[in-house]
Amino acid sequence: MKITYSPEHRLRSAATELSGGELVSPFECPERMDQIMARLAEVGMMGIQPPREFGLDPALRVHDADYLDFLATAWTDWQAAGFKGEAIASSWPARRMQQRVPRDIDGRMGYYAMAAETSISAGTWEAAQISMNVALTAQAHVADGARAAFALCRPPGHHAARDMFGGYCFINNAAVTAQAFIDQGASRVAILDVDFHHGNGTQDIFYHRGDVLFISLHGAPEDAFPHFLGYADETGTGAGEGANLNLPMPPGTPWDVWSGALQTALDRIAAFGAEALVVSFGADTFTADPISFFKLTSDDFTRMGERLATADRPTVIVMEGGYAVSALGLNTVNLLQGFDGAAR
Ligand code: 7XA
Ligand code: ZN
Repeated sequence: MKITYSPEHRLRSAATELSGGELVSPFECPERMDQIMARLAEVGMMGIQPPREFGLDPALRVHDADYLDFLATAWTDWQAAGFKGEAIASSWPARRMQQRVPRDIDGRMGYYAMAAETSISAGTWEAAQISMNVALTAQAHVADGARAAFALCRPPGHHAARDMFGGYCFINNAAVTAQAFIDQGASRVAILDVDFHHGNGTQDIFYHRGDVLFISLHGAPEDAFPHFLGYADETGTGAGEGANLNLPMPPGTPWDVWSGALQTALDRIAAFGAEALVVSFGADTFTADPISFFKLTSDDFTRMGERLATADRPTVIVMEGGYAVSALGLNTVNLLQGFDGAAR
């Protein structure tokens, strides 16, 4: 397993997250990466590669230019407006309102945000670009013939839509990775999202396309963030009809049930004939995750890795969520070791 990582994820160091009506220290914190790196060292999975620089073109393949321009200047514009705290959205183009981009930064925050928990602060944009480069470097390893690569991305990406940030995500690393395979000549790529949360951003980006199959296993939207997408009847549109599969599950879901959904996903990927597989991996399906409600154990992550390897496709695993920080290294590396042990 090739592994790519940059310590510059620390540029993403927001102090605040809006949670339960309070400004709390963000769940998505730099210590998450420290735990994973420590566990990788403990088990001797070294030879970690730094990211190469890819510029902004890969991001422009899946995001709107005006959205990326907004991300690039949001923090300086927020400061220039005289606001004292970190940049947080507080008003939205809600039902029956105009969908026009305001001039005012407070308005633009709402226009481009899908939710309010995620603040933008100094270094956010830089870290998001580096995180994308980490994913693209892993993709390049696989494109060059590696069986699999793990992109230890931070900030995560799967909630970032064509023109929206939120859920701790800014650039959609998994979408950029899948698009890179397509741009290099693949005609069919699958994205399998096994993070606890529905990958609404990835779904949004590929919903109308038949060349990228998107499958998500997640907490049911009636009960879990992002609440407004992720239902089973969202199957794709136009050329994308049938290329979107949502497998929502209720609170308390254990491995026995979850792994049945995983098998449904793997069967669909095989039937689709994907030439490459991108896995959006979050360890927030863990039973002790503080913001999620599935019941997977640390050993289940080993099983998950073994099962993902049975897809038998060139695979890029992209890091998404997981907030039980003290167990995050064990759970993530269990997945990688499970995959490596079963990969052909
Ligand atoms: O995969 N996505 C995450 O892990 C982020 C979820 C953010 C939830 C915020 C709920 N207030
Ligand atoms: Zn998540």
